[in-house]
Amino acid sequence: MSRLIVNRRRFLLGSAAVGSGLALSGCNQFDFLAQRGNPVREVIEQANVLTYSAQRALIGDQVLAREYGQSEIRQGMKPNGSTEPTTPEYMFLRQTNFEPYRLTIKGMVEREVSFSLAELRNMPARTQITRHDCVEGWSCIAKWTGTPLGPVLDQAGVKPGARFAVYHCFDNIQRTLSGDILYYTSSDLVDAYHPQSILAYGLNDQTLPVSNGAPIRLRVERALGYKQPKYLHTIELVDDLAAIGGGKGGYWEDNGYDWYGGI
Ligand SMILES: Nc1nc2c(c(=O)[nH]1)N[C@H]1C(S)=C(S)[C@@H](COP(=O)(O)O)O[C@H]1N2
Ligand SMILES: [Mo]
Repeated sequence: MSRLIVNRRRFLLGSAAVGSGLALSGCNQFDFLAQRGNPVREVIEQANVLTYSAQRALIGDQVLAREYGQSEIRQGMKPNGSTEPTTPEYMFLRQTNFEPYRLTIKGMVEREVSFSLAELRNMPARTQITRHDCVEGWSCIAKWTGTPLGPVLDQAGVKPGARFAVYHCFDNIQRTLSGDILYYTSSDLVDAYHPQSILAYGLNDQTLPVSNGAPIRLRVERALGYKQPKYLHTIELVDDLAAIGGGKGGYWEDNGYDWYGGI
């Protein structure tokens, strides 16, 4: 998040300076531009209303995570966190071989859409061998197959003000006196549209097993393990994370883990 804002600020300040014929160098030379009443400050304040595609053009931060060779696949994929969700919705889907499953895209979109597994499998596929790092101190290298998330979001039409994608999962990660807490996490739109962010349904050339998130789990390759939601059922586009769950953008984030969770 802060990374996104800083980059956008730099770009806007830079282009404003060029446009007005200024020839200053060094960041602090621009401080006056950020003072109240200065038109540049207004441009900066309006940065939040930039369309999503404008944001991406500004950032250009699409560096790929390292991909490995087939012989480097290690240890299969150690299942961690929830490995066998017991919510009635999930148990029903599991018993019916995930036939009735749908992935829903909702929130700040032009149209709410949902896709069956067959539809997702028929979309363009990407396979990548990547390393998964868990904060607990272990990592695996595994081969993931799925469809890139960006074009799926485009089918819903992400509204200009949307800033985050929230990933809602089927599993009850924690039971409390006031009910089950369902796993969720979130990313910014840069990570959602990153070319290696895929809705994965295959692991090491097999159908994704239940223990690793069947039928669909997202891979966000530049982020830590807890940012890779398993048992995904809904992606919600929002402009603010405060109203969701504990307000910090994810189950582990609500429990003190860093929101960005980058590697
Ligand atoms: N829905 C859901 N997603 C989740 C978790 C979880 O408990 N529930 N655990 C996270 C953590 S901490 C890790 S390390 C990885 C583990 O993925 P794996 O089981 O495929 O190894 O999933 C992440 N995604
Ligand atoms: Mo993890």
